[in-house]
Amino acid sequence: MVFELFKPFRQLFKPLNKFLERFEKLPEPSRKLAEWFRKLAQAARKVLPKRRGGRPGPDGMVAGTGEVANLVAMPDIVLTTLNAKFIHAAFGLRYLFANLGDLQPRAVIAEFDINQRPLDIAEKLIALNPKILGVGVYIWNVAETTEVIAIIKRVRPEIKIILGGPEVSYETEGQPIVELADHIITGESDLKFAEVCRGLLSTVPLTLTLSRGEREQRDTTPAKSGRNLNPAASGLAGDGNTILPLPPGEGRGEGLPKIIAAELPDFSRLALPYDFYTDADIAHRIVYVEASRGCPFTCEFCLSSLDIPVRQVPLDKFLAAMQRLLDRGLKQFKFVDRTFNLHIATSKAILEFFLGRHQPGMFFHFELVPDRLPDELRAVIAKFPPGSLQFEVGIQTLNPEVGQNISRRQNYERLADNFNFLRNETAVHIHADLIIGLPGETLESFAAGFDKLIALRPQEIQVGILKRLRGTPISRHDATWQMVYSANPAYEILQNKLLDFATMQRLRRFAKYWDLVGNSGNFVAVTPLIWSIVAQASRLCESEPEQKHTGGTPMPQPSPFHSFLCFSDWLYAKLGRTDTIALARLMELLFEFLTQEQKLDAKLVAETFWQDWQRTGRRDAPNFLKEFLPEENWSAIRDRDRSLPKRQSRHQVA
Ligand code: B12
Ligand code: SF4
Repeated sequence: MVFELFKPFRQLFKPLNKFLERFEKLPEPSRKLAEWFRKLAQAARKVLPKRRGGRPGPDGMVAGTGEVANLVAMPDIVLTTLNAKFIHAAFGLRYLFANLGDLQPRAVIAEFDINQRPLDIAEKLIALNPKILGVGVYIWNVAETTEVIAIIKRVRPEIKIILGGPEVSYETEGQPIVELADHIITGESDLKFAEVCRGLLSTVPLTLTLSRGEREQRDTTPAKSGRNLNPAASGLAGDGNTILPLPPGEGRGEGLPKIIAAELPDFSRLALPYDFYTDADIAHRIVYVEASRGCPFTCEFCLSSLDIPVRQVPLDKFLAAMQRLLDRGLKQFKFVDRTFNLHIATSKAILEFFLGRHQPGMFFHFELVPDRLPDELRAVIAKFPPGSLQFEVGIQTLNPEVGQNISRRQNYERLADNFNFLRNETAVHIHADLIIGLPGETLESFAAGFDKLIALRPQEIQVGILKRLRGTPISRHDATWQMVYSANPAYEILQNKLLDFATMQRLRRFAKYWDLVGNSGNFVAVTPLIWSIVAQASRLCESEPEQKHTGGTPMPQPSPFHSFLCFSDWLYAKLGRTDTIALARLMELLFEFLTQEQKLDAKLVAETFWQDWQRTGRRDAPNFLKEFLPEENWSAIRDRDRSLPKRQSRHQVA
């Protein structure tokens, strides 16, 4: 409501900013006036309340929730989830919606995000008055979703709650959200959700396919009504599954077991969900697509390692759907395939398809295994224009023993060769992943892996903290490696045999600060100064006693990991926090560290900061830099490519 009052003012910002940009090209004193206006606008933006979720509200019927895929006055089925942020569209829900068949006109999708209040979300869902509420549950939303479901079950206990998603597909026993729900469909529910809804809504007898385990569970569990269903009434299908006749009775679902396992759907039977991305999704949100499901690898920390075969979406059908998205103006495609470079011919065909239709501002994200990039794939990758391809490359560890512990195979020579190719012969943006806390990884072996990876020059290194995801086999190491995880989502590791709690906390901060400095693209030229030889010689840092300058003996090669850890400890001692640090403050502190702690030449450091500042397309030099720069440079500007995602464009070397 408050947001609505200020809406007209907020809407003024865009044209005002555009006007100011033009105004700035005028000579003094008009520029001064423009600057004054800009400051006023900035201050106002801070004071005015923001809409939760941070984006324009939808025109659909569920205010403030993202889009509703289908306008139905009183839907029988509402599909919902809480996304990690507004910008992430719920892809899984769209698959379920696309495959509802004759039930589709009776259903809507209502999306929220975890920054919204559970009470408000519950209110909006209850107002839709559904008979069935299907809820996608993931690690990032399980806590908030539990609150939402608890409220709904108290206010409207007759609404049937069906849960699904990775967080409730494994280790369901004892989960509070599972206790609250009526049914849980585990696994890929693209078809099963419709089947279950049909059973719940039908007024005539229907059947439901049950696996042997589910049949046994059902036959030994008395139904809520107090009567046992007659097992003899079930017919056995050829594959050992049971075809279960469901009693009619709209909304009762008496014949259904609580936990229902979805059979792996056959892609040739699935309707693709891409037409259910709305125009608003295409304009404002991350649109996910997938050309395959499943992963053949067995990394024990990862849910995708479970025994799920890889299946491809029929290529022609997939490309036709991509063409429709292109025609509707989509420019950024985020592939969620676990291993995009598995079937080389398919990967190549998809890349060629997009290359042939490339327009400025297009951006494609793929997840790859690092040691598999044959020549035919290399050739097409090399043709993509700068900034248009991003590869997320899981490395996780460069310690072969740790790799073995977690059943992850990796060929380091091929990996290094592929990185060299990507950095030297293509314009691909590489986002590489490492994990802290794996069984067998010491501080030193992680440091060595980090340093090796720095030498391979990916633009970003995501330093992740190990999580114990429900259903993953990493738990087999709990006793041997004394793995202690948080009991709350995201179940991050707190300590293990080799890294105590205090060290893990230091590393957690390292990861956060590294993201702000090393990955952000704001300090591409400055970051390596942190581990420059000169800095090593002039600094005593507790985190790297073995690297202290020892007079006559030659200096060891600086370690990027240890140097950054030193900065991280110093920064935390200054700030006492790892979040909500304004960029200007971070810059000043980094400058202080490099010049006062590391004793680097202030003019050299200032010039390096200035390079980064300009490359990221920013205007007037920050005050603390001005005394080291010639005055004519103070407001020079090189523009960055604003059609690409911000972070990636900042990494582009001008
Ligand atoms: C996109 C994505 C994200 C997005 C968020 C998306 C969003 N909507 O908000 C971002 C990038 C933010 C993200 C972050 C993380 N993610 Co993530 N992410 C994914 C990813 C790549 C794609 C999800 C997807 O669309 N899949 C395709 C669809 C078709 O599958 P699906 O979503 O699983 O849906 C199917 C079933 O689950 C089920 N289903 C889904 N909803 C419903 C609803 C009902 C009613 C029913 C019956 C069934 C059902 O049926 C669907 C169709 O088959 C998956 C990996 C993957 N490829 O799936 C990981 C994945 C979901 N993420 C995972 C993890 C661990 C994380 C992180 C913790 C990783 C980290 N950085 O440390 C963070 C957490 C963020 C946080 N804030 O805490 C795990 C899930 C663990 C869990 N138990 O939920 C996955 C599976 C990766 C993995 N292999 O381990 N992630
Ligand atoms: S980490 Fe990557 S390669 Fe390993 S199982 Fe998961 S998706 Fe597959």
